[in-house]
Amino acid sequence: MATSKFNALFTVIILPVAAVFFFSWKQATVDASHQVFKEPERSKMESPLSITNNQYRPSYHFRPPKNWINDPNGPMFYNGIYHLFYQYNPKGAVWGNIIWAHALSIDLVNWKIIEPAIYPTKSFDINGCWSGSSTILPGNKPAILYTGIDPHNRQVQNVAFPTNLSDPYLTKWYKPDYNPVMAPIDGINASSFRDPTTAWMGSDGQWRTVVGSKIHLLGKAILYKSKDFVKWKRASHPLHSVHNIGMWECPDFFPVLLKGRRGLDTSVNGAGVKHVFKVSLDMTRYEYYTVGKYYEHKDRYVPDRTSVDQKTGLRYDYGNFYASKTFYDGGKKRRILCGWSNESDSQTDDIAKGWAGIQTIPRRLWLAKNGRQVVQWPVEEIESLRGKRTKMKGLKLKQGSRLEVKGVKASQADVEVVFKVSGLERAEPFDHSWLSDPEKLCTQKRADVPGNVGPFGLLVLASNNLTEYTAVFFRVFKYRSRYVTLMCSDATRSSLRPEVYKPAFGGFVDSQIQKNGKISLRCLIDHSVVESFGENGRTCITSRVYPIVLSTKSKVGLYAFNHGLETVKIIKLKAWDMKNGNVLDESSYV
Ligand SMILES: *[C@@H]1O[C@H](CO)[C@@H](O)[C@H](O)[C@H]1NC(C)=O
Ligand SMILES: *[C@@H]1O[C@H](CO)[C@@H](O)[C@H](O)[C@H]1NC(C)=O
Ligand SMILES: *[C@@H]1O[C@H](CO)[C@@H](O)[C@H](O)[C@H]1NC(C)=O
Ligand SMILES: *[C@H]1O[C@@H](CO)[C@H](O)[C@@H](O)[C@@H]1NC(C)=O
Repeated sequence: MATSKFNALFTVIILPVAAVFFFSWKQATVDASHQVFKEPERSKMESPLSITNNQYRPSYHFRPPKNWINDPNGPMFYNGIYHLFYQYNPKGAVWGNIIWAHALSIDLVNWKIIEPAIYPTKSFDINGCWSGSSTILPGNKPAILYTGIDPHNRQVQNVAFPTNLSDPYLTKWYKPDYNPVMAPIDGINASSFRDPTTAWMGSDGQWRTVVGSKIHLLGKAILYKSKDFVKWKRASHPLHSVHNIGMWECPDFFPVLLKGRRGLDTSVNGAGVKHVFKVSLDMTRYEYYTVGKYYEHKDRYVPDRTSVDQKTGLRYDYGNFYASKTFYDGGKKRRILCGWSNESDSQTDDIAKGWAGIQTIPRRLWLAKNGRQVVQWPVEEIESLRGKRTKMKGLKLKQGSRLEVKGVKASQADVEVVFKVSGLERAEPFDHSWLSDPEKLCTQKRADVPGNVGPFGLLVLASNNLTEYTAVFFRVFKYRSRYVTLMCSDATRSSLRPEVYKPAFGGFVDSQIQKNGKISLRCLIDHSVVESFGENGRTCITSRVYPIVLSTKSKVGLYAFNHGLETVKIIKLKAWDMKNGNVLDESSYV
């Protein structure tokens, strides 16, 4: 990889030069039939504020310059450049007219959007270019597998390749005429057949990929194999399937090392390796994963007995996070997770804002030491945006106390805090039935409901008079001789605007609190985004919030709080102002 490529890209990223490209996809899509969005009736209740002045627009998360985005597609690291494709509606801030937009980065922080990579041109994708993945083939040749919507609105799988491998940006992609390479035949539901994964190669030299599907309520990961990436043959049974769960969207299947944080290329298998299988469940609009073993010779994935393979199972993120996808970054030898976070405001608001949807901060992902779950942490590159820092340590939070974190721009910050609790033995008893629904528990036991050990944590995006705040906090319960730690990201008080979606998200944390009383929390706050990492990334929750205070001149507050009987100590707290991450649009499409 030539440094000149880096420099060239970097120059384009840091210089606000709007190079104007002309390209012709627009004509090509004009006649296609799409799911066209109809302008909804204006809501009768007008918002008490103007939402067009971008107060909710994130400044360091990947966000579209305008219009709707959803799933990350085919992320990859290729010859020194990160490529992020994503589902995009070039015509508005609501879902529809879906194509693959294309952004480039050398640091996962600053992005340059170039022209769209894949858009309807052929019969096999004339009604839409939906999600898919990239695979790097032998000879360092990238390939994309994606779902096309054909003239009969059937979902089919297609392949696409870069037109010019010497172009460092891989700007143009072609779709061979032999597409589709996988069709919904032999009992596959043509309306439930989509989102092919990154392919992996087995020891027999054959490529494999899975496509998400369902029959009635049976969720399925249909397995295909190919010697040449051109002719794909369906295996006799799915890689994995689960009853009573419905459509599996955006499956992801990849190896992780039993020990250490190093990532693995998707084709690696063998001793010291486990596999992670993730699906996005259309039924709940949340994602679930299991850790297990991949038996290549049997073409089967079997989750470990410690992994719950149902809607009560593990999630990467217990909040607004969906359609995620990982990729292997061969540069830094790590596996990176990208995910979409949708808006929680109304469609009317989205139209007024002119944009909808963001990508969460890319997260490094590895298997926890206990082998039962994954751990996620924002990529280290994001720390390059940290500016002015404020620090606190050794402070005590008595019951009902609140401590302001001063000297930081609270609407755009990165906060890391370690708490220490005492008096664990006085934790409230835990009812076993609560295990299946942490979100419900967070709804009942909110930040303002006093407890014994907790609730304690952070109040973010708070108004001066505390009529608005988002509470990210922990609460510890006692169950027999053990402790159960609940983490909540409670948006119920996040905004005085009645029309926005304000759930109290929650997940349990496999914490070390029993050993030393300590628990950590990191929050990435970015206007309408609150992305939180409990216990060093063991439990993650993303909330989207729309406080009115962001549209006023008054100060936005950040506080540490404790509403539990037992005193909580802040071992250390660091908070940084965050600079903007650039998303430059050089695609010039309308
Ligand atoms: C391929 O890309 C290289 C590098 O950008 C460029 O110099 C060359 O002209 C391109 N070839 C074609 C056929 O477009
Ligand atoms: C096929 O998928 C569509 C779309 O989800 C669904 O409405 C239909 O019931 C499915 N048919 C079967 C047999 O599962
Ligand atoms: C509290 O502050 C918000 C905005 O910061 C304002 O809209 C609201 O009217 C205030 N409420 C009270 C009771 O002062
Ligand atoms: C995001 O928006 C909220 C509020 O409208 C919905 O309840 C969620 O289902 C939706 N999430 C996804 C993944 O679409």
